[in-house]
Amino acid sequence: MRALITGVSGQDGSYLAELLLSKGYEVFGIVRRSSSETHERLTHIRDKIELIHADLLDQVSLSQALKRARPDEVYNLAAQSFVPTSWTQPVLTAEFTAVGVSRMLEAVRDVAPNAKFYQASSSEMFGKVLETPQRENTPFYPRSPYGVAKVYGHFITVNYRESYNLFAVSGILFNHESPRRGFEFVTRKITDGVARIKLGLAKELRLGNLDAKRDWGFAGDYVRAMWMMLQQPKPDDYVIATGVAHTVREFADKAFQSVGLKYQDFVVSDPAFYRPAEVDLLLGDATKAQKNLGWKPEVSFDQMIQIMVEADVRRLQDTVNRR
Ligand code: G4F
Repeated sequence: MRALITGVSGQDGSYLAELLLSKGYEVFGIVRRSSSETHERLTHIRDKIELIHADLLDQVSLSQALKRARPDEVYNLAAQSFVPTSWTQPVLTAEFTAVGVSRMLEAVRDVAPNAKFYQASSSEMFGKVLETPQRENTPFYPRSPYGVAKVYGHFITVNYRESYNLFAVSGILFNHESPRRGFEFVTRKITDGVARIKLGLAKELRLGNLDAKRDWGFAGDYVRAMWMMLQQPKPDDYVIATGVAHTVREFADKAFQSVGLKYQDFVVSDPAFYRPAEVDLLLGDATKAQKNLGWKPEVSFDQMIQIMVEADVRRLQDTVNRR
């Protein structure tokens, strides 16, 4: 089996590449050319996958990538994925996160119409939620240019399935985290901050809205669900979530506690990190995925925090020791 992953250098892309390699796939990944190509998350598997230069903004490059990879499965994980940036760069976000999906689907339809297609949809589509918990048929009410772009990506995937009979699925994934999460997202910002404070490298941690609630799972569990969706006899859409929500405050509380500190002594709520429109609560119901895919999360909320804090302490300790 051959798979092509867009966004392979990101958190999910790297976990998915590992999973597919372990299943004996030939893995191809799309990366954008840059003058400083590091792909840190891929270092350990760099010689086992083939990277192809292409861009979601460049239709021809996507077709060329598909011709090179000749994939049985295509995972579209690439996007402008940081919600706050979508207010400062709304048009670029739409180009990558919305129209980029159309470009990818057009390339698949043209070059590899028998390939199965996975679209990385997001719980941000539920936004100002119209029901709780959120399921596959809960109406969307996105609250950011990013959320709006993801709604486009979701429906264009459904539309290509219905218009052209493509095996195209949309995975509506709730927040999922790991030691490979980018530092700008709140969970990693917290675990990195906790490690810095513990090692005496920082004195405080400035966050935004501590009362926002999210349904946080472990990224490694979530990429397994992506693969499972493409092994089904029929294409369909699935919510992937743990079914438990916590506040940012609770996340910070547990993370600081795990190194014997109190978050109240270090966390400052700074209006600079508040959003123009907030998503107050996301809580998913993954019953359909549990029933049809046999999927369930394996890493708990507490375990995930522990893993992330330990990894950040280790990483920063190594840096300090090398000085
Ligand atoms: O970690 P976040 O930036 O993730 P967010 O906005 O929920 O989006 C993530 O999950 C989505 C799935 O639902 C993905 F589609 C998306 O690509 C991304 O991976 O923020 C989580 C919450 C927000 O309510 C935010 O207001 O944390 C709150 N928060 C509080 N202080 C903060 C901070 N968020 C960030 N990034 N930084 C803060 O200092």
